[in-house]
Amino acid sequence: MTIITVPTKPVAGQRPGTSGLRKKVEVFRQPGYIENFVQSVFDSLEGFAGKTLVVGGDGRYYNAEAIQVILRLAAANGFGRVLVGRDGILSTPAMSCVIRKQRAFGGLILSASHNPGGPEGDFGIKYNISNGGPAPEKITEAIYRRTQEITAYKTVASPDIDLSRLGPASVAGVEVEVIDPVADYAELMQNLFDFRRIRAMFRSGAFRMRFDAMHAVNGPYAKTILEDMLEAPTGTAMNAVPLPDFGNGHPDPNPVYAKELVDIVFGPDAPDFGAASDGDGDRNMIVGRRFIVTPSDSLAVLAANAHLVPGYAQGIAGVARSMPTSRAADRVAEALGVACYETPTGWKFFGNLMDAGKVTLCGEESYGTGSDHVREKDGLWAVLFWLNLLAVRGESVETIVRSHWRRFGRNYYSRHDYDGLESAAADDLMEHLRGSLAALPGQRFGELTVESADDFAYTDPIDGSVSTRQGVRIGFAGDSRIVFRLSGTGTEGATLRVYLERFEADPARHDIEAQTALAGLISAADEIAGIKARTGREAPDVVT
Ligand code: VG1
Ligand code: CO
Repeated sequence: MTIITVPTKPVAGQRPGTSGLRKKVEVFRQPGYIENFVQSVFDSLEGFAGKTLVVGGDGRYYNAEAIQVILRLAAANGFGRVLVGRDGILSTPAMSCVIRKQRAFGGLILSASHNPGGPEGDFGIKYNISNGGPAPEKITEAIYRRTQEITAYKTVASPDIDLSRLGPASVAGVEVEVIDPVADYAELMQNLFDFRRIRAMFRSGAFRMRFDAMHAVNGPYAKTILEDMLEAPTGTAMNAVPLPDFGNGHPDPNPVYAKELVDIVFGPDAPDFGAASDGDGDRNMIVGRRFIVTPSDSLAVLAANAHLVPGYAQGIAGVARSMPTSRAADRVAEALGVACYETPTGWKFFGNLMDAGKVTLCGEESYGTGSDHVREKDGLWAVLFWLNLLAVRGESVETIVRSHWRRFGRNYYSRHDYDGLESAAADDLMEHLRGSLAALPGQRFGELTVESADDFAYTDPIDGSVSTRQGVRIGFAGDSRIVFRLSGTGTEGATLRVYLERFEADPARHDIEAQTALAGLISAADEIAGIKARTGREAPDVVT
């Protein structure tokens, strides 16, 4: 093999955020941009000579081109074998599954996840380590440092391979295998859930569901698993062909962007169950007939019912949730007598806890749920978990959630996003908040009295690494809370996220519309942070 060493210069701004490096497609298309970043990833790793790398993405615009570039870099840098999903497709959870099952050294995921795609949209790259999970901060920071000092990248002169043909291929003599992106993942799902029982539920004809793949990566997974293996009627999976621009949609499964599905479950002749997943298939939204389940509640319900599902029948070791996620799961963990961990936002913080056997289930308020079956959040897994529960309990989604609230109380919850803010204004707002923390305890805002105020810092209980400035949290008497943080996945200006949570024990008060139940917190958030004054915005752009 003739390795070509191409001189290059550092490109500014290649710092991975909450989940990988995300930029506009036009940024990624600059000559050498991908090469610089991927070479920096390889330069930050050790001991991969002759080992296996997995490559795949969510099928968005530029996916295939990026993969061909990466295959040449992987060959030149000494990987022994590369597995790549057919047509360049691998969902994020399937990537995690394949890395683990095939004992690969690591993987590169081409995705900007829930961000829009297409020539004017976003692109992204994320590196996953050998446990199948996202690289921890220690590695992502090393990659970033490397991008600032890189002088050359290594590649080979070798033609593009045919990504549509399953089986062996070669890049400059290095073995490349085009794999079925669904097979390993589907087998894992079959081992966790009671497929016979779910199949019987579909066969009965008395249960109907719709799964919205949002024209993103989970389409083929849903078709195979729901329609072929579980015999749900054809058409159960909608928008099931991955498109480079996600059909011009925003592949973020929440009631705002998955409106098509929400309209179906609130419409005439609504199915019993609905679900959607995001660009790269790791997020999930769960809805019942005329009933929306918040992701925080979903995590709590899964934890409380895990013993009903074969893969978790032995019980769960513990639960972890990201800091802004509601504390509904904490109450379940307490009842089960297992630990509940609070981590910074981003799935990379769950990996150590799962590897150490401390937690089985993890979740985030941002429509992410998963378990130690892989090291990523997993959209279709959550859907199958719910299907398994519905089949065992024979009750509606609404009945299951309402009885959960009666037993554990209800954590009213909402997230308000202010998108595309001027970065300086958003930074000012956060700095001002941080500066006011010491004076907040004891202050009253309407009916609410501040009990605690801090900037969340996390010490990983396994490796002792410390992550600071992970979000401002303000606790109020009576178990209410507001969290403020800036997004680390956006590509335009800054996004302010305001997370609102209020606990209500009394079942007689479990029927209030969420924004009404949270009204006191919503105005307190504005008073404390000066959102309107500092951003010039009258209202959030997205309320979930
Ligand atoms: C958001 C969510 C976070 C999630 C991350 C990646 O990050 O809040 O919970 O882990 O997206 O999800 P941020 O920094 O924008 O708040 V995915 O499905 O886009 O990889
Ligand atoms: Co995602």
